[in-house]
Amino acid sequence: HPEGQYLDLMRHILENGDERVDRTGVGTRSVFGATARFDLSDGTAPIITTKRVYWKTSIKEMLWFLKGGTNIQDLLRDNVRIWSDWPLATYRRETGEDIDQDAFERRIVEDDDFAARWGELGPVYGKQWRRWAGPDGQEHDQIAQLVTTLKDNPSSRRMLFHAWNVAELGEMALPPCHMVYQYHVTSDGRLNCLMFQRSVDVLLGLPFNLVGATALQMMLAQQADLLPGEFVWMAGDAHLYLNHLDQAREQLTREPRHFPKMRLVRRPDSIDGYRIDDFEVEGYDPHAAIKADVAV
Ligand code: UFP
Repeated sequence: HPEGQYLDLMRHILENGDERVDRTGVGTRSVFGATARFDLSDGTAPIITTKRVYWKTSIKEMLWFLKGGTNIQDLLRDNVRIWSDWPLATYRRETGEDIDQDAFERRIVEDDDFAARWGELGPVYGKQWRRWAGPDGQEHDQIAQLVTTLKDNPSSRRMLFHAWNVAELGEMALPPCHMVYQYHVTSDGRLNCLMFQRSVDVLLGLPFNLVGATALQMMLAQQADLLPGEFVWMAGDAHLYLNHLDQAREQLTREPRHFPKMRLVRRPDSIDGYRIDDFEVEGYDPHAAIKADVAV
């Protein structure tokens, strides 16, 4: 079962990971260099089944990146709360106010000035993907360029986009994790993707990252009149936080089930036209959700 790759990585980290202190202070077990391959050609999507994955949240986040979004207000209006921890921590630190997450999020949604001041994540993914600023001030839309090349020059070896904009790292709430995506078109019209992630929280982050990258690959394939091929995932520092070890052990007791199918029910005119309702997942029958805290 292809999910075995995920479970094997988890087991390998549990058993052999280097235990160390990390940026968050929580501590991790970590291995360096990991890879997995998923065949999407029959419509199968790598949505982990050994716990419930909230795949719509992940696709909503991907659509937000694609729109060029960098403020959590758009996400919160879409009921996505996964980026709130970082601005919330900044707000608490800078104001000394012990506001709870619900109240903070409500203010972001209701108050545009407050959102502009406290909801902005800096030049994260969306900015770099759609509006990478060159030294002359000109903005580069890496996604639009990629779609053009996929259509016009599919044998190119230069079909990639990158979020690791060195000059702007210091202004980002979190430097990019899934930082480069490269594409490859086979002679029979299949779109392959290789995504490199410098750092991955294997319990909480990875299931999400797999869904996001898969959704993007499906959208790009559709726009370029290709079929999805293989998704190759690679990571640098692959880790389990020390407060996730019990959850990982629990997950490893579970038998993976069939991966579901994911398909697009509509073909928008451009890569900018997708909505969450365009994605349909069929046959997803996961084990129960597993609760864990995200390290900020
Ligand atoms: N992380 C992920 N996937 C993501 C994302 C973050 O796993 O898409 F944005 C995790 C990896 C790491 C932390 O545990 O968030 C980022 O911390 P650092 O920048 O120190 O690597």
